[in-house]
Amino acid sequence: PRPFSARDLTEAVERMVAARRPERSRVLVLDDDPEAVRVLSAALTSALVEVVGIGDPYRLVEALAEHRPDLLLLDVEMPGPSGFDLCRIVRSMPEWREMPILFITTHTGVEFRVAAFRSGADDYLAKPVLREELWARVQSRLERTRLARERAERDALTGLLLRRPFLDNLRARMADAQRLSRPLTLGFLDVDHFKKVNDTHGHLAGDRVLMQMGRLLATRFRREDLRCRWGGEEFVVALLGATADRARDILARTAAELSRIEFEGDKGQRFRVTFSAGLADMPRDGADLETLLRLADERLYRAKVQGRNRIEL
Ligand code: GH3
Ligand code: MG
Ligand code: MG
Ligand code: MG
Ligand code: MG
Repeated sequence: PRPFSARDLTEAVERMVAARRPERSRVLVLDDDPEAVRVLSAALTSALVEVVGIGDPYRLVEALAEHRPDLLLLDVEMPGPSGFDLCRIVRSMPEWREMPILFITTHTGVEFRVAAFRSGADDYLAKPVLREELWARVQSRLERTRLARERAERDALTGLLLRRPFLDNLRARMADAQRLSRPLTLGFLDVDHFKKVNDTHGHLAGDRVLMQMGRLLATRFRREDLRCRWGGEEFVVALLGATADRARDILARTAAELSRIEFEGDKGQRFRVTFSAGLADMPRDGADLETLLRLADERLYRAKVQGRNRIEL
């Protein structure tokens, strides 16, 4: 058999990085009864869920800041502040207004239920908690939170990442690339004469161009590459494992594909669009994010000056 090479190892690590699962969700449990904390933790802890348990109600605010949970399981009957009081306090903090809060309680009468929802809780579970029910309720809340968060990271028109989440993601991918000595190309794309598209064919036709750009960028390249609507008719992509040379070929194919698409204007006119792009890569241009963005932007400007519908690197 072929000896196991450094290259094999690098590739294995790369596959692991690419397949990296979304972060585990974190559930914070507050119950003054340590046995309850233990049972709840055991029922929820899994590959996808991590549980942090605390017993002191006065530590709740501090624990939120420290552990940044995705969901809170809250006991109602505790010495000191009640679960209701705590729930109201948590809801008064802007940062935690949307986190799911579930009460765990021995009381489930109508007065309790009304008080629970009035204090800002999303749901409650009766003690003793049924394992399957706890699991199901928590999972469905976590899934909804995850989807809402994902949506908040994306631009509504194109479905591409917004600038902030894109940059957060990019920083992590650049660190991976550097660790693995792999290239990474950053590309600044800008639709040519887009103001004229809007003026001539209408704003809605302009929007359709942007949506098409979003579709093209989302479906071309590798799945793990990053695409961002930077703003207006500007997009930034990060091609992992590609030098600028290679990225130019890939983007040239995308440009050719776009140029074949016929758009329809507001009076039925047919028209086509092109884009210009500027590329910067690591390691050639360094490994600093701000530098790569600046160089890609400068090269985009050069592509514009030199007549548009071209890619500069
Ligand atoms: P250049 O080739 O130099 O890039 O020229 P340009 O006309 O594309 O560039 P300019 O920056 O002058 O115009 C960009 C236009 O994009 C102006 C703005 O109204 C339009 N725009 C920005 N966001 C949207 C949007 O969401 N929808 C539509 N339809 N237009 C948008
Ligand atoms: Mg209690
Ligand atoms: Mg522009
Ligand atoms: Mg411009
Ligand atoms: Mg433009």
